[in-house]
Amino acid sequence: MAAVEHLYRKMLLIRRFEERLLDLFAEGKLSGTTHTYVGQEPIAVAVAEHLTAADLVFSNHRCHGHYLALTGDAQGLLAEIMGRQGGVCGGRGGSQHLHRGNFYSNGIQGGFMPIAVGMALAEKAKGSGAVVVAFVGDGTFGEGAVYEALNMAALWSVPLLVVVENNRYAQSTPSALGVAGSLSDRARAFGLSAGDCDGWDVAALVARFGTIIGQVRSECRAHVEVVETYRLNAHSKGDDSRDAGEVAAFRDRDPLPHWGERLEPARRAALDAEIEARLADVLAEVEAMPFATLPAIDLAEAG
Ligand SMILES: Cc1ncc(C[n+]2csc(CCOP(=O)(O)OP(=O)(O)O)c2C)c(N)n1
Ligand SMILES: [Mg+2]
Repeated sequence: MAAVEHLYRKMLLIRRFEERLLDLFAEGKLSGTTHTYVGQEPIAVAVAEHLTAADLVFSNHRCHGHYLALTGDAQGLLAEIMGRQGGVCGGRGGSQHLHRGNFYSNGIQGGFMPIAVGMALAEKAKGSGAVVVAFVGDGTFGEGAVYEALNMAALWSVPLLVVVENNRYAQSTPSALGVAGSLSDRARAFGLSAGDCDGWDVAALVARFGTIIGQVRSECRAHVEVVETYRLNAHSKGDDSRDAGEVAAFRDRDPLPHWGERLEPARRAALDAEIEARLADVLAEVEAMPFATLPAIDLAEAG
């Protein structure tokens, strides 16, 4: 039961955090954009179960869930997104550009893949035993840098796990219109080990990533795992052109309440209240923080 509760609490924190963000946008308290992780929570949480502080993580535009699963740092993240000095990057990185310890995110699709391979090569050279994890979306397999990176990852046999979150869309483009063949077969074409799995079965995901990350670490080689999933909200704030019936069908499969059914109702209600209260406290603290400032630029020196 402890593991059930632990995983539920982590998924719930991500879910409620993302929902609060959308509320804040609606209230006009946030600017820019944001890509929520609603529906995909089991993936980040399952991977995070098997990582240590020495492991490196590269994340993409849909990074909040990855960050929260790894750090639990809701305050640093919200402050960052709200442009406050107490943000994890001083409020200057915003929603998509986070850095804390060994966690890096970047909004350029696939842009970090060659960097992730290089970092994995560095860990191999150091003999650190650390692994590098790169989270990418299905649509990002349309970027050439991904294939250059997979090629080098295979040739150099580096401890890299690429987690492909196949949520069936790249913004508004269905995968069927943008992806030929199979994503995992593309990885196999480089001689990499690769697999496909279900992103709704939380327990199976935790077990599967335990095996995969153990192999990447002990055998020092790369693996590409394609996880079937579905984002339950719009691509970013409101741009959703998907079929309403399709979205409703996936809402019925929402992994969070299904996992919550494993808990006693009273315990589940207590956890829900705990996370609501925590996020209310976080929001109050963040709203009291000063906004980020830009460093003074000496125009004469800058030319
Ligand atoms: C190089 C580049 N091109 C375009 C964009 C704009 N963009 C942001 S997310 C996105 C779709 C990404 O789809 P996918 O990789 O499947 O990730 P998902 O959003 O589904 O999680 C696009 C086109 C970008 N961020 N970077
Ligand atoms: Mg996608």
